[in-house]
Amino acid sequence: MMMNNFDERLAMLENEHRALTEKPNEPVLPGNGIFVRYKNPVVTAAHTPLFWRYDLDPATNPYCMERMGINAAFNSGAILLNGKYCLLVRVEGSDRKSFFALAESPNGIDNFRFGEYPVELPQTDNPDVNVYDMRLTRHEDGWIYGIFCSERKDPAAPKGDTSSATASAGIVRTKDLRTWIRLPDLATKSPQQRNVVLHPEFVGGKYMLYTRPQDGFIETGAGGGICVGFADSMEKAVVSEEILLDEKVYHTIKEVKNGAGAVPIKTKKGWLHIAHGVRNTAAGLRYVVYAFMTSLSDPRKVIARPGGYLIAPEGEERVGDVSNVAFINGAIAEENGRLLMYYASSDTRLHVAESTVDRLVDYCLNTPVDPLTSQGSVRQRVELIRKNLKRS
Ligand code: M1P
Repeated sequence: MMMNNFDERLAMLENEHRALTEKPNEPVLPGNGIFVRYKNPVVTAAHTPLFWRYDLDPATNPYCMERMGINAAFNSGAILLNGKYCLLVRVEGSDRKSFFALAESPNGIDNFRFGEYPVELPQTDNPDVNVYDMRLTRHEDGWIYGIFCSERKDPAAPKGDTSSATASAGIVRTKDLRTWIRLPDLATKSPQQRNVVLHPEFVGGKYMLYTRPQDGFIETGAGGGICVGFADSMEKAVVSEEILLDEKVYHTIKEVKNGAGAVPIKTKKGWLHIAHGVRNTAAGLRYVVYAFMTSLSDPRKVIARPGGYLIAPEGEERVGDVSNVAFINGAIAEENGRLLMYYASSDTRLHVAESTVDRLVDYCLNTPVDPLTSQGSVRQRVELIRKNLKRS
């Protein structure tokens, strides 16, 4: 039976919302020694404020009906600012439009609250149709940059084609995550770009960007993988050459494509990258999170490539709007070494996995590289088994 009393219905909705946003989170132990998952997603569509979704005036909404639904809250940029764990969440309305909204928590694992309003993103003179997946880089130039996918309808699409789109890297900057200045989109020679990330330090006096050239909106084609490029300025960012850094490879977790994820983390032993890799299956694309490291003295060189994935979708994470997806575009490394990886599952909700920077470095440096064949893989495992059995 539907409830008709406006006040009673609203009170019930408010209680549920409060219980959800205040619910303490707990680690799922023992984990795999590399990281621990937390039991509850940190942000979901249901975490968004009721006043974003309901008209709260009984005169205009007598049924206390949801007027503007939220479909999902997922791929989020992350940064620690003024002691708060801040997520720039990709929120998707029931009309399929994504937008950005800031959610803050006092501890990084629960109690994430959205601000009163979503971000009203300034536009360039070629307005976006859809925006998503912002990476937040605190750059040594003093600004916090947000780089995101700016999607537009493909102007070259034949008449009747209402699906073809183009992706480019939109750029904003801010000091406080509240006031955003829009800069021109990144210019590269590649026809399209997604998953672009700004490196936090100057390299050779230039801004260094991780790009992911792609021939089409979905297909990366000849692009090859994650690249690096250099720009003289972010106010009119132009990357004229994209140098391959981490390529996609046959019969690996990144056979079809890959993309930079969280902003690289500086460690004593190199830059730690947490990215995503994609392979095809009979059930469609499978997205997983993987890690690698680059050199401190030359961040264009990969120094560690642990084989396989770091995080794959598990349990309820496997199901959602785009099932079988684990995706990351934000992590927070604290000064004490604690590392929080905000990964989203199946384009639907956001989770946190906790580790330490030292553990992830150990993982990168000591996990065998992908041997690229079954025979090589068995050899690696036999070596491990022999070592262990010798001990008994
Ligand atoms: O649907 C899975 C992911 O697909 C895209 O990633 P990629 O560009 O590597 O294919 C992104 O649109 C991402 O938002 C999404 O989670």
